[in-house]
Amino acid sequence: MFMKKKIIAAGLGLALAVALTGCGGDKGDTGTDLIKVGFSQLGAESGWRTANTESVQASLSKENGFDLTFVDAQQKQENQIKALRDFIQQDVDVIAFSPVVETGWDEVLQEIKDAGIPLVLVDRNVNTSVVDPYVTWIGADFKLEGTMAGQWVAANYPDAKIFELQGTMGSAPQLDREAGFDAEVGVENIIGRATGNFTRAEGKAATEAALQAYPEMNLIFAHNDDMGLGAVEAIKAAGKVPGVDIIIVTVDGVRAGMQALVDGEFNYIVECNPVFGDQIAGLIKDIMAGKSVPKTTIVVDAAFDQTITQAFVDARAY
Ligand code: GYE
Repeated sequence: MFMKKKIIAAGLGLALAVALTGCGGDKGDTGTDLIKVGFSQLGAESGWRTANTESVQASLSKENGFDLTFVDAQQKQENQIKALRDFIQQDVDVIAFSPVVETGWDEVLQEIKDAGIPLVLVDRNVNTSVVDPYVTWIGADFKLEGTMAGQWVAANYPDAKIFELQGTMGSAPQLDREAGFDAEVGVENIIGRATGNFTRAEGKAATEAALQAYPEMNLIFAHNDDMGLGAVEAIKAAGKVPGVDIIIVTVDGVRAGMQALVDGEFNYIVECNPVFGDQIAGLIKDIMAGKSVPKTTIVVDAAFDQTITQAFVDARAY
């Protein structure tokens, strides 16, 4: 159970302020106090991120009892650290954030802890020396996603010459997907790697360079759909056929990626479901109600090959 030190310390002043204004804070439709949440999203780099942002904003709505301050960090850690410090200043009830990379958070995590504000980690995890820095973390098992992708490659293309298109270096999904995948296919089968920072444009540029550097490459494992779609553009521009001359395996399963799979340009996708705003809302309500919450909630993923149908893709939510 979290106690907000400042509120205890300022108890008398707060009571007075409430008496004077006749109001204990912003009220929702039901007349109850809204839960003030500061959410630091890491960016808008991918289809996954857009779907995740939409889900968070829909679930942490006023109608659902939340007063949400949502800040996009544009993939810059310093922007996230600033947003987190602003949330402490604003004395929000709960802070939630998706850390762009795993390390470099020690100071600000300690500040959040010292302020007594419960922290919900969303999507990506941190690597920190701060003891017990967050109340709960919700996200996918990135290592398992890499393992699933690697198992499919090992079973179907055991001799592939693999180029690995990495996500943002030092981010949890880059580190864990790579570790899971590499263990299955064997590092000796990976002929090159480069980061595409989880974006289509950088995925395209990295693939253009790889086509020059590794003419023998015949399989790309992209850590997300967007980079895989950038690879498709680069491969076509080089006069090769994506999905045939170069097999493409990705992670996420957003609409554009699934369409590429139906169209035969992608060969396999391990899903990473971004729609878990309702679960975040539930966790925050439980924390505010003083209930115990699980330390970890894993969002379950599936995997798809080219046997999926257009109707299946069209019926998906994102
Ligand atoms: O796979 C990628 C996004 O952290 C799971 O970030 C997320 C990853 C997702 O940019 O598309």
